[in-house]
Amino acid sequence: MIAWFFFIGSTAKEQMNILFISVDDLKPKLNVYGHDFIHSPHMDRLANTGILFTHAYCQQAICAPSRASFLTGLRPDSTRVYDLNTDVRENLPDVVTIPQYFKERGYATRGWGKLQHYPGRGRELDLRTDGSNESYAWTEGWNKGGLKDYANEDNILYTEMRDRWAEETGLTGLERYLFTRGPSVEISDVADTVYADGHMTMELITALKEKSSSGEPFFYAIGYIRPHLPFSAPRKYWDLYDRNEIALPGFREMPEGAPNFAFQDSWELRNYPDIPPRGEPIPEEKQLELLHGYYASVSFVDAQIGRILDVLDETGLSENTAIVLFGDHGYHLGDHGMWCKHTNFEQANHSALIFRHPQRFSGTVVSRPVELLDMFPTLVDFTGMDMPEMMQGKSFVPLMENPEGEWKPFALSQYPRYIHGDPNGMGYSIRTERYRYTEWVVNAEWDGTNYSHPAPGNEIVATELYDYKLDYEETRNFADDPDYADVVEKMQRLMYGKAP
Ligand SMILES: [Ca+2]
Repeated sequence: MIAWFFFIGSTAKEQMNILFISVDDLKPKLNVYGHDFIHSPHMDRLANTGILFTHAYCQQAICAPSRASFLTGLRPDSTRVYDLNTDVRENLPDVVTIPQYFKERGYATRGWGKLQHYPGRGRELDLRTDGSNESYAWTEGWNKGGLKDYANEDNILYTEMRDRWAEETGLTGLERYLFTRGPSVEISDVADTVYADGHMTMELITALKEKSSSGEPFFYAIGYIRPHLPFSAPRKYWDLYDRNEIALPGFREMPEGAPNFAFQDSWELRNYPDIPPRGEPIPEEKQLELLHGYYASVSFVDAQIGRILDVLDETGLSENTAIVLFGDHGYHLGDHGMWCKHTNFEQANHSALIFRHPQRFSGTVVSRPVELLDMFPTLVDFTGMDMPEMMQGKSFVPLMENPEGEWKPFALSQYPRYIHGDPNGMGYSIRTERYRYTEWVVNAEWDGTNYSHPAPGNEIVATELYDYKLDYEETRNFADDPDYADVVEKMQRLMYGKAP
């Protein structure tokens, strides 16, 4: 690491730029991850010239807690952000976020779109709330891109009508957001730039061209809104797929032997008026339409990323710009009969993650379990600057240098649940290269850095074990299977920090 610092410091004409690309709800269902039917040529290109992480996991499978975690490099038990309404600065007023870190070191910083979660539209992690309007993070501002989810006139009229009602009834924040949902999908005949994702890309490209001649180091961040619901995309991206060739997941049941509270009833999807209410099945035809819409949305975002990569090449910025592209968590696409995220299962936590260093590691594939909170220390390591004191993640650089070398044994995710009358129930889930072991506890104790279980008062109410080598679809919980007793014991030792 020291040697690399001097290498950069002595040969690079300028400090390394960083382009930070967040793609909302993007799971690793891309062509480069082996899903041949997905049209993702540009993200594939980025991965093939960069580092592809095949086992990257979020720290909590929902937007705001995941974002609060990776933007600060801290676990949810340290940020204490477990829901969509808590601002991390309520709990940690002086916490440093990734863009803030680079701003404080002389970078020009600018953001577009969904970076920190903003359902309340008033809670803005990186804008001061004391009235001074001085940004914590952005020297050149943050265009949040708005939440314009529809381009078709009837959908716009419908959502505007709902929004007027919401205003009259005094709904705010997340409630208002959910109340004003239109259809879950939209096929439109508009240019990409009519949607926020296309428009923001155009602005980012203009800014990159300007920066290419200034020589000033920059940290630019763009947060794509798709493939989050609603699956709105121009028709040409829908036309990349033949719905007759799209199949539902093979296994759409709960795993045998898993506790009921491990599941959710697709509540997020249920807010869209074309989806049956909670408790009712979603017709298979509708599920196929949703799959089609998710894939079209992925390809829509992929096309935007292609435009950015082209401009980086044309301007020469590729030679001195590191890129990270990731999904803020995984996604249930009908597997286990579930949609969206909000669980400790594999599909909700498994994220897409691609890095590209401008000079090194081209074509590297890393299959070790890594965590999204490792992104912050990795970007710091790339630039050779001082590592912040409070980092709970680890830089990927040693792993990129030697994908088989020493590394942490698991990725940790967690999800809160109301369990047996305890509103503070928590499921902790560790993923090794082969297994996932989950403990559901009440009265959970956590020391903020290492899982300190068993802590006084902690009570385990259920455990789960999945074996992805033999059962990738999680059809069965093996935690109580005598044949897996040794595995459970080993996973517990790992989780409690008692064995490597
Ligand atoms: Ca998300």
